[in-house]
Amino acid sequence: MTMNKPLHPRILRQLAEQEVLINRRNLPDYSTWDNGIVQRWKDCVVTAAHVPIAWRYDMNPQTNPYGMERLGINAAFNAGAIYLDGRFLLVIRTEGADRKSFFAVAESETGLDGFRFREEPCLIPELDEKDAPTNVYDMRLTQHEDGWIYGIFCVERKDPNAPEGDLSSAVAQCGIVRTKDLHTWERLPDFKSPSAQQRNVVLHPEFVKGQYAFYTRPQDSFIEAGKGGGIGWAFSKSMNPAVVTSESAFEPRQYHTIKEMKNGQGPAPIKTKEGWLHLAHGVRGCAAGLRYVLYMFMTSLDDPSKVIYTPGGYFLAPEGGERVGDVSNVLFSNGWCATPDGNVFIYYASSDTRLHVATSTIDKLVDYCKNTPPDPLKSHLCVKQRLDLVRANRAYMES
Ligand code: M1P
Repeated sequence: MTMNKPLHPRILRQLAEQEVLINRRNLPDYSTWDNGIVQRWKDCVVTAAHVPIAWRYDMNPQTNPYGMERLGINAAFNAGAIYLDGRFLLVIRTEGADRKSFFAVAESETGLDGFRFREEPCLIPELDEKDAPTNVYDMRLTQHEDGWIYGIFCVERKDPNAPEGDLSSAVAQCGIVRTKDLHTWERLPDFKSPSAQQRNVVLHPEFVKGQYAFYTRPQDSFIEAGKGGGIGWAFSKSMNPAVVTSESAFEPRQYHTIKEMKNGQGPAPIKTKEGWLHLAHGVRGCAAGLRYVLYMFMTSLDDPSKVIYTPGGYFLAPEGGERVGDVSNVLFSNGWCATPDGNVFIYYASSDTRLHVATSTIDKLVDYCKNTPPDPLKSHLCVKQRLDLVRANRAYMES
């Protein structure tokens, strides 16, 4: 954009402040919680303040003499992620002040800072403009072995069966696009499954038994899992259209755990020598509402739906300022990048408001999954588990 036009002082200030924000170098955060599994970083990687000024303000003083924001941005959070040609690309759930989300790509060289939005948001083609969903969000990117990068996202519409006056009930289903460059998007038919509601659908990066394989989240209603829930596994012969006829929950939710109310696959799993590494969110209910935390598990290379390691509990939960936002007490992740040198960048959003990064390595995360004992599901057994640790430490220290 050329910058030699007269601008309102507020817009000039916003442009300058945004450059400072984008050019700020991020630093590891040693000040708070540190479990050695992942490293938190001090600054958010993307916030509403990173969204280009030209997407928010009419910059022409003739038509905007007061320099007012015309199209506000409420939040920038849950992002799909991909490491492409040596750069970190995020497809960010960008939410307007009008509560509608849309997708926008931001890029960085470091993956830790310097994320800059491309010049325009993504205009995802609609299948039928008249039946376009009210809202779209949470894209998962999968670089599939068929050569395409797929974007799988949630499409949400008002529930046509909602009782009169109920303007909250919604139906969530799953939309699909594919691209080679995150510039041009080809829309494919929406995902078809037997489930009344579908969120957190993720495409597995490889063919399984010659078919496309999906992680799903069959659910009875918009918010609650009902009789459904758990992370499901389903196959389709094709992506155009993607049709699954059955889903089997292989990573179920469970009473009195971090995934008691519901859970969902995060991004597509990362292939390691010892199995597929998975990142997911687990949700429990409490007096304050729902609490979303992040957890991991691994599945077999031979069968990506066979769980082989399930470290107990979460590895990342809302901390400090992360706890507060539009939907408080939430960590959610639908994007991570593994770089060729074995580093892992986990992009997680806090409280449906802003996006952070936590870093680790494949080696550390595999060690975490293999050597962290599973949740024994009862207090009595948890004490025994902890006693094993205490006694092993005593034996080590006294040897
Ligand atoms: O508000 C928390 C999250 O709620 C939904 O996730 P889930 O379907 O697992 O409940 C999604 O709307 C997600 O975007 C949001 O962050």
